[in-house]
Amino acid sequence: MDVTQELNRAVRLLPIVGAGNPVEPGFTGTRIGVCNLCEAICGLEITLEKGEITGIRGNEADPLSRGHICPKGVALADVYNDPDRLRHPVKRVGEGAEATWEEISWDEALDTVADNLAEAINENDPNVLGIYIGNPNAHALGAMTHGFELIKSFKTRNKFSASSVDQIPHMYVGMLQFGHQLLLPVPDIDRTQYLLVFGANPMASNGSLWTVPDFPNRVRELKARGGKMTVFDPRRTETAKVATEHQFVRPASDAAVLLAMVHTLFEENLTSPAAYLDNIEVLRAAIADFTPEYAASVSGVDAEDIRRITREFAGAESAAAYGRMGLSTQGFGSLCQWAINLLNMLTGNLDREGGALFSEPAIDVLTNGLLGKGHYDAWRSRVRGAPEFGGELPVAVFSEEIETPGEGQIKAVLTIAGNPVLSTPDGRRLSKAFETLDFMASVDIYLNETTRHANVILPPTSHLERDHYDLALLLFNTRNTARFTPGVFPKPEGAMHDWEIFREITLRTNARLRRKKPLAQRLAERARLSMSPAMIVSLLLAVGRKTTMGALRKNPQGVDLGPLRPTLPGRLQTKNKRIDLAPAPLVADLDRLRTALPAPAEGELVLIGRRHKQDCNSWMHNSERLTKGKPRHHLLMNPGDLAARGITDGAVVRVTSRVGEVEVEVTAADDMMPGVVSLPHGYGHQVDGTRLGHASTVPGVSINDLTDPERLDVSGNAALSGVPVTVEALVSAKVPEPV
Ligand SMILES: Nc1nc2c(c(=O)[nH]1)N[C@H]1C(S)=C(S)[C@@H](COP(=O)(O)OP(=O)(O)OC[C@H]3O[C@@H](n4cnc5c(=O)[nH]c(N)nc54)[C@H](O)[C@@H]3O)O[C@H]1N2
Ligand SMILES: Nc1nc2c(c(=O)[nH]1)N[C@H]1C(S)=C(S)[C@@H](COP(=O)(O)OP(=O)(O)OC[C@H]3O[C@@H](n4cnc5c(=O)[nH]c(N)nc54)[C@H](O)[C@@H]3O)O[C@H]1N2
Ligand code: SF4
Ligand SMILES: [Mo]
Repeated sequence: MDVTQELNRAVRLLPIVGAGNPVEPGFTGTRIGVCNLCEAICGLEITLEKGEITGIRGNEADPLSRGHICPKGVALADVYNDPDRLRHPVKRVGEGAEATWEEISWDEALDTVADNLAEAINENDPNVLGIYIGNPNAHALGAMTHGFELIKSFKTRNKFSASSVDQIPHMYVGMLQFGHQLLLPVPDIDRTQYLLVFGANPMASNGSLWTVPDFPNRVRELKARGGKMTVFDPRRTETAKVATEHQFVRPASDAAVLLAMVHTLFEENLTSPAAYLDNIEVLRAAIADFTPEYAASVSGVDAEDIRRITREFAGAESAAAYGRMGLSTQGFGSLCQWAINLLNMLTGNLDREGGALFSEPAIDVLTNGLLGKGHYDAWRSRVRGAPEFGGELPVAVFSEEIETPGEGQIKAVLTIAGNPVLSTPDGRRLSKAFETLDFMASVDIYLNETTRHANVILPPTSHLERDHYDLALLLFNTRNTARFTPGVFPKPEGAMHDWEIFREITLRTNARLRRKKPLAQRLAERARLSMSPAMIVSLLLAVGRKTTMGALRKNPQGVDLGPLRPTLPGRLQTKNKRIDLAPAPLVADLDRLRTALPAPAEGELVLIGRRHKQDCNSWMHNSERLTKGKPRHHLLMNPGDLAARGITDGAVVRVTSRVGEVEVEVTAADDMMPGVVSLPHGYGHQVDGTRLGHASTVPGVSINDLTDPERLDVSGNAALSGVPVTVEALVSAKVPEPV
């Protein structure tokens, strides 16, 4: 008998703990579910007939998502039913194209992982192990409650995650200004009169570091009450199209534009700073040379537009500035996020209703000790000397840490819910590096471009089979709400939940380590790992005292804890409860901006990424529901840039950067700023000419075969945007029929 399992089963029956209430086989009726594919965490209503899903709708009773759903939410049914999804552990037999996959038992899989990880660590040191933590971990309760315990237990410095191709600049600036890496303000969209958006496309992404389901209707409401939304983006995106104003901005030049806005606030006496802001004069002096005229010369935005938009922002009854991926994943990501904060702070819009506010989640992982405040440059990567952030190294150094011999070289890799071969810069090189490892294991529900290198793949239960409470994303909620969603389907016979896999890998590896941890530590670890996620959520809710598991069980649609409210200076996590407007590391980085901001050259092209509503990072490209319709993998290019190169719309082109080249169809798009081309990320499902995935999978090409691991922000985040490329025609498209 598995004591832990029995204990958890018994405790789940108590009303205080989140109970599962999975459907019985053959169930007909509806169940409340949740979609945790993206940060919007929409509430769902799932209809079943004889145990089969017949419909998935948005749950209108949900106080946060209000009935919103996107095509991916409906496609959760495809993931659940997908014959390609792994349901048993598999081991690889053979190499490369000849490899075949054999089903093995959980015991064999877990012991193989533990044997090999322990052996690598016993013979070297913990840094021999490289870990990649992929995006879906942020969306899985079990990863939050148990995955981080597993990762911590290995004590390797070679820890990487999707965060360093995503959001480290936000976290770095949050730490420097608000005192915690995840204390990040979000726009109060439901009450604001002016939303200023830089480098984000929530109409397609549904919001990020900003939990804002039903963005389309919230913007409609904003405009209906006379509010404005201005968008700065090198592509006229879906969000730009519903905005009241769109400005093209040259990729990676935003820091100059944003600082020129701050400059304008000073120059025109538009500031109204709160009493808890320090160093305003230091700031004023530091950015004195970032004039609108300078910004115009590097960004392509007119100086008078910069001044006018700044005045509109400062003069609005309430306003919120927000910048996301397009700002973070560029060479000056941290400067950009700093300047976004400055706009909110200097105009008195930080911590004001209708401005940018901090949420107050029912489980506050910032203050209950679960999540550290963050640190920077406490150590550096072995080969390049890149700084860590919050205990992680930039994933852009992953390949070189595997390739370069010497003490501390990575020889074994564990990936958890990630596909870094498609998601990180120069993925092709990482793929080659994986081939040289002594051992690799992946916790993943699919065989993909990354996991195909693993010796063993361990697939957990899928989204509709497990309990969910969002420990991470409710931190960035646009309204204070809480919701616990029990798994809709029972755990299938012979399957394991992610948290059970994490527990087993940790305990079995620990048992094999030569250098034993102290007994007390091992017992504490075992105790923590043996509580189910639902049990942990119940306890944390009790600590937070805002609601209880009992209340959440009675209200599976979620409970409303009210709109955002001012919380400063109390919620600040800085020691003195004040905000430094001019943190020294950011002021120091201004010099790099002054000298390194690329002056646009004649005929130059730079590459940016894009997201589509029906894409989900690097996976779900085998859902026919999502892949049908117009192809989405094309390169988009301004018609003038095509004409200048004699390339016809629809031609196959070769795109070349410093690190690689890809061949892909091009589509002429007026929506692209001249001089800028765009490819979506997450495609490239093709290995040595063989399509990976389902027959309907559109292979496309990977943008990360072009992005450059040498290009980093000061925070260590990869600069994926603004990569210099050339584009040339390979084959002309169909010649137009003569008239
Ligand atoms: N050029 C460029 N590169 C980018 C981006 C970009 O905009 N441009 N975006 C970046 C961003 S923001 C991110 S977050 C990363 C994302 O990149 P990754 O971290 O690689 O994440 P995904 O691409 O979502 O891959 C998710 C993997 O997890 C598996 N999976 C899905 N659900 C689960 C689950 O519940 N459990 C487990 N164990 N596995 C699961 C899927 O099968 C898939 O293999 O990509 C980054 N890369
Ligand atoms: N449908 C869908 N939704 C998703 C995802 C998905 O893959 N598909 N992924 C999820 C994840 S992991 C994340 S992190 C979020 C990301 O959420 P968002 O940041 O909203 O998503 P992106 O579409 O990457 O938006 C970035 C925008 O920045 C623009 N941009 C690029 N370079 C620059 C620049 O230098 N300056 C400026 N001003 N703009 C620039 C791009 O044109 C793009 O419109 O989306 C999440 N939601
Ligand atoms: S917006 Fe779509 S993918 Fe995101 S949580 Fe909602 S239904 Fe899921
Ligand atoms: Mo992301």
